Amino acid sequence: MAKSDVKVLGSWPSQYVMRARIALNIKSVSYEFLEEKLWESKSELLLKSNPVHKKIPVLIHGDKPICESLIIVQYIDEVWSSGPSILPSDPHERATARFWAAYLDEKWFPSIRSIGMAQGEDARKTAIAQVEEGLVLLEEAFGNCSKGKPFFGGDQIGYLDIAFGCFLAWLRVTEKISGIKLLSEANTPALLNWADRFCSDAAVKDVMPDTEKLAEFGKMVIAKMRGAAPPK
Ligand SMILES: N[C@@H](CCC(=O)N[C@@H](CS)C(=O)NCC(=O)O)C(=O)O
Repeated sequence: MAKSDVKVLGSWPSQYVMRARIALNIKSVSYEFLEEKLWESKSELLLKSNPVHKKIPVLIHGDKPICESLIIVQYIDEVWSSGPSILPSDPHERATARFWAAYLDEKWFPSIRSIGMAQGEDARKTAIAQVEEGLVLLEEAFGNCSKGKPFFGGDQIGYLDIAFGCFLAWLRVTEKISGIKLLSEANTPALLNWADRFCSDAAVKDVMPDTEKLAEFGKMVIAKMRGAAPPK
């Protein structure tokens, strides 16, 4: 497939956009990356391609848009099925991976956001405790899913690695800005090692944002969110 037949509407700091890019890299699919400047205005192509949520990422395959990062990852796995598998082939393992991915999006990552947005020490401590509790659960899930192998997906990066790993840059930024350690040898040794392996994987390293650069962006986002909402 020619590069121009696959496009990703995205933005470099977006954890969700990273999911689509990692999945395409795993399948060795070339694509055109169209950078959206969400804080300025959304492109006509984005508004047309994702009229319901108006969010990135959007994968455009030929002339067909696919929205929502985890749906995009599953689509990529199904369309380029001759490449390495992303979702587990076993139905129970697949259901388990989807369960944890939903937990990450609906519960765990919102707590990370709350650390940055917290007004007051009590709110901050509550959010940190929620993130830490979640990491203990995820440490156990890693043991169960990986069965002693390097990734949630086994020998190579799979669906849950992508779903969780895309949050690592923001986790590191949160650690840096808040002066706390969320992944540690004492509490989450397996996840600590997994995080290093994930970030240095060939499919990931070029799309994982630099912590310093993302921290600067994060400070700007927090300031804007406390002031005004981004343009629709
Ligand atoms: N559930 C969506 C979330 C996507 C999302 O929140 N994208 C953000 C960028 S990280 C966005 O487009 N924000 C613009 C807006 O909220 O208007 C997914 O997984 O794709």
